[in-house]
Amino acid sequence: MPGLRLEVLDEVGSTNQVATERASGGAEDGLVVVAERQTHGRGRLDRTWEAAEGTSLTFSLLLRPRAPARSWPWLPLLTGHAVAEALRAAGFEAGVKWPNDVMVEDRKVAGILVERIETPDGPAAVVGIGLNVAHRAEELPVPGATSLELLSGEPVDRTALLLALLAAVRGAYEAWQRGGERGAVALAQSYAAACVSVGRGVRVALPDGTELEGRATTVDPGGRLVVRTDDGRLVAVSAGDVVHVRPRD
Ligand code: BT5
Repeated sequence: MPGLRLEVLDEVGSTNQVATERASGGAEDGLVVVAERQTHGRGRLDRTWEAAEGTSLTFSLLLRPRAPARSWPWLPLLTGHAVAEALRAAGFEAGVKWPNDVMVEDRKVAGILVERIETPDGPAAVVGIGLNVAHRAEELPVPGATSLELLSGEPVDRTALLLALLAAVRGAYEAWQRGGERGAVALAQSYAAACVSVGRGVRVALPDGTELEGRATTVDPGGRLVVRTDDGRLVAVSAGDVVHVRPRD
């Protein structure tokens, strides 16, 4: 695939960790680290990502965006949006739960961890994606999860899927890089239309232990979720500032 180079490994701690090491050693934009097994798969905020051997796609894409740092918060959102789109093209009714959980039938099928890192060649982003492909029901790590094969009842070709996901994410990334401020508005509209959180009652947990309750109304051009709280305020929350968002209805 143009602009991408794949490094396929058997076992790693975390593909995000390996991609970070490669980036520190000078690896270029477009490196993809794929692993069959992760011993320390990472989620956001020190949570973990579990993927039993042979069940999943776990990989990380190294990006060196030219876009200004203020628009980088779009990276996790556009990745989730692109993954959901690729899954829809493969026949699954996928959507994104803000900011970037990929859901089918209200269950999480993929998670995304984007980390901004400093390297000798400047700041970079490591985009980690974990997708549940072949789990049987008893192999699911948490109750709210699902896998593509559980949904479809048919075997899924992981290699073809990996390439489809990479093409979708790469395409969305390049469109975002080219798009500038106007592109951000178009992306926000497209994202909001595909986001399963918009229009729903939500409970947003904040790091200080408090919660916001209300209805998610849209996603603004900064990628923030806009919530009309039950007491009538409009509050925009950034992905980096929330612990989690749970549906209320
Ligand atoms: C995420 O975090 O969803 C980001 C997951 C990113 C994983 C990829 S795999 C390749 C790359 N290398 C890494 O080390 N990481 C990335 P978060 O939103 O914090 O969700 C984590 C939570 O999801 C956990 O606390 C569990 O509740 C749940 N969870 C863990 N494993 C899961 C799975 N396989 N399917 C669905 N939910 C899972």
